[in-house]
Amino acid sequence: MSDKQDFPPGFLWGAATAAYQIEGAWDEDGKGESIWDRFVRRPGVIADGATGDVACDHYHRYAEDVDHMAAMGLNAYRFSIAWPRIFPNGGGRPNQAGLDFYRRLIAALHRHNITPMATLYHWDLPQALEDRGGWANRDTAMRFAEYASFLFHALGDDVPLWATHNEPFIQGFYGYGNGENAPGRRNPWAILPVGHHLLLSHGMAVDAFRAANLSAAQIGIVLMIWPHHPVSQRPADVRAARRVDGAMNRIFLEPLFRGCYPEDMLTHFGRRLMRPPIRPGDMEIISRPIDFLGVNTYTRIVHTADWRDVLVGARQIPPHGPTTAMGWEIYPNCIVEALQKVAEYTDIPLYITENGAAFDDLVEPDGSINDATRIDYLWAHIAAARRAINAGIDLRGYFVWSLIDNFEWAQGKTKRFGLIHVDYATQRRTWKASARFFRDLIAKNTR
Ligand code: IFM
Repeated sequence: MSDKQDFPPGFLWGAATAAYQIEGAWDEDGKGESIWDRFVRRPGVIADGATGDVACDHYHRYAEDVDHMAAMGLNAYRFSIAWPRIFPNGGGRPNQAGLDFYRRLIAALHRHNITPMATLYHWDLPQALEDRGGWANRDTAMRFAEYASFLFHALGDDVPLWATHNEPFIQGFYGYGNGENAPGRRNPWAILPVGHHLLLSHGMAVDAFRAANLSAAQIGIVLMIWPHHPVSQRPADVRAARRVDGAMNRIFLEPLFRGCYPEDMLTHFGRRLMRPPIRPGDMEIISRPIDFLGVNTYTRIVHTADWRDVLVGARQIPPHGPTTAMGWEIYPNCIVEALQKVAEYTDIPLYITENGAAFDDLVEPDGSINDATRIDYLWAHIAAARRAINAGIDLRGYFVWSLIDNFEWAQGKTKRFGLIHVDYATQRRTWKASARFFRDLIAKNTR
């Protein structure tokens, strides 16, 4: 394969981040407490005891970070807005200083011709709303729609691409089901209600977006879509992989694009007395037409049937081949398979809104970081994106996760996904070899 891959004109080459993972300034300028601010203070929940209190100090260093994006030739940047910066208590009076931060960031991006893609929710719920039941409470969906509506009016077309949620599966399952993420609740019966309220809040935000009547902006949602494979063709293994695909992928795709939950999932979870709390009209709201879908994909997962897992009756088989530092198999075709799965549901424009890898980067004595494994990973996955386009998928952009090393949730600062290395003691940014690789690839493929 040549290093010139000929992506379509206007293709977006970006990098992605999320507010809690990079901003720091956790209690500055009127920001309210989020569920992550509270969660990280529980002993033992974060691998290295790190917090996002300072993270990459992006709140103060955003201008330098935008300069790095520009030097890399990015023409898009995906970030998230911290709800508690805008509404410290979840609703009521907006916090002007919080809004001003995003205005400054967006203005800096426009000065460099970098298209902003803003995610409204990347898991940092205002703690005040969690105290009233969080996403298990239907009322949180209304509060989200108000927050979204405020931003559509305040920032509007300055953000050409708006995404409502990032990976609702992770918020529902890890946040409320097994408690590995904030808010750290362990209640399997909350998973489907939380998922339903997240979807409902998405649909309500889409309505608010249309009501704002913006002229150029578009709205979508970002889903985690990983392929799930059976370890063998044994019917029990095939059924197990299909169940996991249902519980992680189809349970979001079907409501969004077909206005219903997958029948097999309703039956399966119904037997466990787990049901989404659907009220009349909900499914119509959830399935409002959207303009694009963001797809986050990193790997595949291989499953065998195992009913010791009471939720889906499946056990993950550890990968045989090379993995990233997250233990995720390096499987570039995940891009093609994830996009093809989505294409079974919709033909709206798609973006790979996250793809990338954590590796145990070595900083050489001269300060350089020669992350050849990350370059190989990106190269192979970008080639797969090209294959998907050749196969007829309407893919409009590719965003590396992540622009800079950052706070990787329960893994704290132990996992580094960045194109740019961050020395957390000094906040010094250093380009890894992969940043130069990405810059050169963009230069050859931008028209
Ligand atoms: O860091 C996360 C991100 O917040 C959501 N998608 C997966 C990334 C890597 O785990």
